[in-house]
Amino acid sequence: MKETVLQRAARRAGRNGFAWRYLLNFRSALLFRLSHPALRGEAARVLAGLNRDGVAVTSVERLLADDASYRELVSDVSRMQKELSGEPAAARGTAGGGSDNRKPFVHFYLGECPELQPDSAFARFALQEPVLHIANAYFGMFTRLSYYNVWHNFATQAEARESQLWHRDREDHYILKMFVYLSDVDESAGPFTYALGSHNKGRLRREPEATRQSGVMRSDDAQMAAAVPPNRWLKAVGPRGTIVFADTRGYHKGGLTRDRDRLLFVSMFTSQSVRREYFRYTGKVARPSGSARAFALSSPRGEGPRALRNGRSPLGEITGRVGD
Ligand SMILES: O=C(O)CCC(=O)C(=O)O
Repeated sequence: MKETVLQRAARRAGRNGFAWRYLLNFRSALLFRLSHPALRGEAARVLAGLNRDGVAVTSVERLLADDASYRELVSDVSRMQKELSGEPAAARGTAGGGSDNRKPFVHFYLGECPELQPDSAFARFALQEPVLHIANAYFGMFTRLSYYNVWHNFATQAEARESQLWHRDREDHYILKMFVYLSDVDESAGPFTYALGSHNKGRLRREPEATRQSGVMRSDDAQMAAAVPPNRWLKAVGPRGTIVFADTRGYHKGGLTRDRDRLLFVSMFTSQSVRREYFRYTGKVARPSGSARAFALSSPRGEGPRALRNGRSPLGEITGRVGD
């Protein structure tokens, strides 16, 4: 069927983010515009890197005024490791295999669909000032904290699969993830890797050849190198305490750990228009004061801005999982 002029205009508006910002996220974008803090120092550097490249690497030491929230995060994760006792070890046994689309090479400490607990060390780390300010400034609107978890990647000699291959996430027009390394990550420990400028704000437009795997188009290194030369790939290696911010709408991959396991804390920010729930919401979340935290903790189906009524994303049906 021939596309009408109006349909074509709407499609173009959606692609360049206009409809996403001014129709689907109007309220959070407007309120943010009326009042938002200016970023300074390391937070401003991270934001500039994100805008330009789609990815920026920093550290607890450089970004956070004090490391109390990081120490608390580390201590909670160690406590969980003790409580989980044999669980990660049992999961390691299946790290290499299985043809189903579950990621056998990762153990999710908080389960596949964690409960949002605003008072937990996880939520507090993700919502502390420089982090939330970076997320909101990158989007130009008040974002939602859509997910957090602790991922333990097992060393495996199996072939790269799923998120270990190049892919784009599809949840939203921008998708900001923060990865906080809780173990040292060198080349052999599956560093998060990003094709610079492949985000929606970026200039890179060439798409690599790809094959569909568990519903997502994925490319191997040779296919990606033909579209984006390896000198435009950022391999985020670094010691524990390294923080990687990335807009995962851009091409990325990671977690192919060969010699040693990788442990990280991940959180994800999306716009308010994403209706899919990556958290379990118990309904006990007290409405916080302050627009930034209120928006960040809003549930996709609860009170707060609702631009979508039919449970679908403006970008198409969402079938993925976090960290596809
Ligand atoms: O594990 C990684 O480093 C990559 C994760 C990923 O693909 C994602 O979060 O979308």
